Amino acid sequence: MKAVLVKSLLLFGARTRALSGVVNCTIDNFQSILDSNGTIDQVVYAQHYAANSTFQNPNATTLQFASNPVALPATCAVQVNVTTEYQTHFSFGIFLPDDWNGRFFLAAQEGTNINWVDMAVGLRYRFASVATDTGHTGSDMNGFWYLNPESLNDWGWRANHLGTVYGKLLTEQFYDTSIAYSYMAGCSTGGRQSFKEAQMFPEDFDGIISACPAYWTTHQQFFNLKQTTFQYPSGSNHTIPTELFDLIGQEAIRQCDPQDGLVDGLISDPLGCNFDYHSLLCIGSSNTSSCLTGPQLDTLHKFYSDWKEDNDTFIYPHSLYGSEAMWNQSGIFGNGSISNIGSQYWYPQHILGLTNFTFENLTLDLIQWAEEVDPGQDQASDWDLSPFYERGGKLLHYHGHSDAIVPP
Ligand SMILES: [Ca+2]
Repeated sequence: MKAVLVKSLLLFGARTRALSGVVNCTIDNFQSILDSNGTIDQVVYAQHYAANSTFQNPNATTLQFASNPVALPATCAVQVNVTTEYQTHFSFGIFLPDDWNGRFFLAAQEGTNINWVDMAVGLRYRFASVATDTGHTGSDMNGFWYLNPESLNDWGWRANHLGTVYGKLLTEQFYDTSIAYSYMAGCSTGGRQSFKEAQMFPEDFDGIISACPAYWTTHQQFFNLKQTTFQYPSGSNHTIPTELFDLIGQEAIRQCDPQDGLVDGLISDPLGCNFDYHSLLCIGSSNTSSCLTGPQLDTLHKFYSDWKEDNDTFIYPHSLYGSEAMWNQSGIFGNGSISNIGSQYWYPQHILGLTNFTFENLTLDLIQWAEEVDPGQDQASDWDLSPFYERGGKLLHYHGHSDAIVPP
């Protein structure tokens, strides 16, 4: 009898929320919530979507990479512009589903703008779902957002934290119900953001998924730069033509697949693979479009070796056997051209403020200095997770072996 009563109340509650979702999904309603809580934030968008709608990104006319998730559950969609006490600004979006599961979800931003697409993933599970733009629109690598030092803090940690605080406020006020559990998920730079939340704001989330996290920011960015230099100068005798990357990938599979104990087309233990470079060596008059010369094999050995500097100081782990399909993406090993190398100057030139930096300036001292400075406290490397653990937090962390940009 009690169970039936509880079920009836839940059904009644869901129906009430669905009605409020349509009626209260207005700029005025959300603005009044923020105003009455003492913020100077501005609600710039509020629109109710019926079931199976396609989201219309309110920023789509100005933002590159804007995407519109389709076939949404019925939801209220809101965007808020936040002014921080440091005179910086960021925006966050929030989906508030008609049929709410009582939980809150933050989709980490993954490099450009408010991540409405991953917010929609949470929405489809009936979460109230939020994402921020981390304080600037467009790629981290472009624009002039970094000129304000406090914008670096928004990017490094503050926008996600405040987006969580304000997102929870709007959620609980909108439904007039406390949030039962809160979660966050993200990959790559979003994985870093997820680690950062667990480390810096352990009370924000009950559960966090940190996927392929680019968490060691200073070493990460210099590693991506270092990767582009192995092939320099372009067209030299040690430069591996990018057309041969497929051949190398096939040889990695041929040699490493069986060494993990199961021939299944997968390299399941890349660190355990004993790779014989000589099988790729050109012999006599071999056609060099299907083999590598000695100097090119030396370059390949650098691709597959940890980056160490003076006195064997470890800087970053290497890309693994099985990662070859990613090697020709912009800014990775590439062809050794100055333009490919220059694509990785954004971090030293913009974020670290070394305006005239070129790859010839890359030294151990510089890396160590960057780690001390860590602009925006972006690096997520405070590994005492006991506060998160002790408040009952759960953290899932996974990484792909084939990730050549952020090797695990
Ligand atoms: Ca295998």
